[in-house]
Amino acid sequence: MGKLIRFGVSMDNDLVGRFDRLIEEEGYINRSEAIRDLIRERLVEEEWKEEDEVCAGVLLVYDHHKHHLTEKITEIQHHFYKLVISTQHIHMDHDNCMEIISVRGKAREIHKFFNKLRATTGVKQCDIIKATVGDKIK
Ligand code: NI
Repeated sequence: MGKLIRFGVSMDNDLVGRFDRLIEEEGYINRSEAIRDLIRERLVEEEWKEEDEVCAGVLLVYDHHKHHLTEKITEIQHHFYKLVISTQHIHMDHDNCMEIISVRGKAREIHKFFNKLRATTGVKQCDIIKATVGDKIK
């Protein structure tokens, strides 16, 4: 970690009160850690707007009985094989499968991959958690 810097922030009393109540509910023990997390979240958002290398978890829920759906999902992952780090497949019940796909690469490519999966007919849910590779965020 780099040198720690203290800084003062002027803010409306009601706004600080609302923020303090919120972070207490979320389990923060102090304001500093909550503010650090807000800043980190904002910086991750910026990484996703730029041409940086980023990573993500893509979650899919689908019925594997649907016509050729499993094959289509596998085909998309093979098409984007340079992004895909790992795939975890969970048989949720007799019909439903969940896949958690870890990816790493350019944000633009990950968006293309995600959109392709989401637009596949028969996919019940497709979600993404955008993450940082961590090298720029302390
Ligand atoms: Ni399955």
